[in-house]
Amino acid sequence: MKMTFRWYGEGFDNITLKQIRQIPGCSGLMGVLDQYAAGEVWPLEAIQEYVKHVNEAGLEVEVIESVNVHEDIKMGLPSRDQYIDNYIQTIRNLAQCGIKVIVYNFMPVFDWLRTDLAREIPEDGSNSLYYDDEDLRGMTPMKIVEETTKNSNGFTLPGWEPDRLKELERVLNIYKDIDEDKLRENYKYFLEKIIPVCEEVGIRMAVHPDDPAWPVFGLPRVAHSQEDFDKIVQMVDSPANSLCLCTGSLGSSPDNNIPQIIRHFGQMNRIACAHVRNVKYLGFKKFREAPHLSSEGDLDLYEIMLAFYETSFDGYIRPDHGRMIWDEVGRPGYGLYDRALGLTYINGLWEAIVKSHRK
Ligand code: DNO
Repeated sequence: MKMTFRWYGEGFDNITLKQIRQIPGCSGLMGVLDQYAAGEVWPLEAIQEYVKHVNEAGLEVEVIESVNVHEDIKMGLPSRDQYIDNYIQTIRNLAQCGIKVIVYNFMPVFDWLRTDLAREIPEDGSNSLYYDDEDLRGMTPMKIVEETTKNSNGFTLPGWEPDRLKELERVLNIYKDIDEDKLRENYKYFLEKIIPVCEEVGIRMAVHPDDPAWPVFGLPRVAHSQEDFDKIVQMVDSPANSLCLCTGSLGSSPDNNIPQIIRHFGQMNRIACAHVRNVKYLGFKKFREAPHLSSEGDLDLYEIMLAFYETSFDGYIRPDHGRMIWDEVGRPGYGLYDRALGLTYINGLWEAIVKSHRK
């Protein structure tokens, strides 16, 4: 298992590589090149420069997140082939720079979505990401986009790139004719084209679950349960067609048994990387993000790490969204302090599990 940390890149993150290098037990990053819109080819030279810069700070970068899939691919429009060719070129360029895993998602229009990016936790005065489905029902898609953009402390959140948002209304209209089966068909088409290339160049694709783990605004969503992922891994039967097991996204629904899902896909060797965090349920389709510690939320992080251990997980892992604590101002969900605490806690659980299993 390799412990990593998400970083958005110089100019796109308030956290420095030096700070990340000083977190004990962190070998490198899950990186992203935030400047490229979905559908664009990520140029080889830019990736080379990025990797070199990270390596010079004493960190590895073998996982890249948010290589976003163009909406035309998800909608199955005739223009998709050009965008798939571009995606393939990006895969080749990333592989040439030593990248082993690409994290992406197949959520229509929206990436992860919250109704409040800084909900105060009354008990301790910190704040965290918060979601209430009832609040969302009172909002239009345009409204949630505006609110999210306004409250992101000047950063662009993944999936909320201004270029994509201009298209919002047109795209929402097209989705009216796309149900889950159609979306799956388009997904399969995409995987059938890209997975052979991944196999050739040694990349594993890791699909990130829908977050939250249910459809929003009536849009189809096909990646938020064990059954959904069973269908996805069968679309193209290859270890290059894998999951990014995000405990908090799947765990937003109490219907998902996370240790069981880890065991199921771990035994099949279909988990390429993991995002590990906790959630606190506040009601039906209503939750906030909690500190990583098991006792602070509704997921049992010990059982989660044990499931990874018992299925010989050998991929990349990182703490996920944290609260904003100690008056930090940064990207919502992506401050330094609470995520560093989470990382250290996960490493502690892992050491205890490994040592207690020694014969
Ligand atoms: C959320 C992240 C996601 C993830 C993308 C992958 O916090 O985990 O933005 O990287 O969904 O495309």
